[in-house]
Amino acid sequence: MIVHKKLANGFACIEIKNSSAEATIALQGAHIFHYKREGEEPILWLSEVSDFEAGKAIRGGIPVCWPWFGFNEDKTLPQHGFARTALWEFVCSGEVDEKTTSITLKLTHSDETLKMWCYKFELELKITISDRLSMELKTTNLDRESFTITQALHTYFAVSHISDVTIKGLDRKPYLDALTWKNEVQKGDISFNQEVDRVYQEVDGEIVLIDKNRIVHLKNEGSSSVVVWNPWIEKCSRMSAMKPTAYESMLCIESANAFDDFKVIKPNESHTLRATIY
Ligand code: TA6
Repeated sequence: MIVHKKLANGFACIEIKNSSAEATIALQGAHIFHYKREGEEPILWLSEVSDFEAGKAIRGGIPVCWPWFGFNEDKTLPQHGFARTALWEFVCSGEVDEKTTSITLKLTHSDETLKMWCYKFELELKITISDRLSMELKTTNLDRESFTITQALHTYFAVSHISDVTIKGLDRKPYLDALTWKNEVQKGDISFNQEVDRVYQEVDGEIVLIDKNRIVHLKNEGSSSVVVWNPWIEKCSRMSAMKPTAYESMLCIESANAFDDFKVIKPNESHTLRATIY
């Protein structure tokens, strides 16, 4: 089942349901903000106080950070790029079989994007919903010049309690600590008792999120950086569209091309970032 819907304020969403899972995607940002396997609790976290409004990023789900991750040198430009607040175009959807549905959305350059980033592009997100959630974010350079991107599928995972989770798969990986801007090396698995904002590098294997009652896997391709973020108490109370206690029930593990893992894309060439959650 694929249903195109509009909220009372005109905010457009697509609801998908098949025999293995369900998902909801906003046309703004190609933003998946709900994904749940049949008979299980939602895998994605969504803020109870998120905006669903033109021009404001949804807090939770999977924001698409593109064509830059984090701050731009030009501080008048939005953090994490403009793709997450731009209105994407529906391209196609299909029921592959009773357990699998796919949908493709795209964003192309416009007068508005060219003012913020002076390149012509096509950005396509193909989402496949089954007992796995797969995303393929393909950037194509339609310009006459090469361009450089950084990006992330900034996934917010729902967790039982932040103190009860462990992340495996990043032991001995170098990381940039975005709180101190120091380069460090991970020792052992990751657990949380303070604010964490790190860009792990040289990541090639599977990442495993171990929670009290479930284990979630994440595998990326076309990417060697992974961002791990939890705002903890103080920052959470200052974050927009988050309740002060929200940090307890969420955790971001982001499939990225960030910092040194930037991608240079030549005219008529493409780069695809793939992420699968299972
Ligand atoms: O990916 C981590 C991060 O860059 C953090 O520094 C944090 O502030 C977060 O993303 C959320 O950013 P946002 O622009 O959505 O408020």
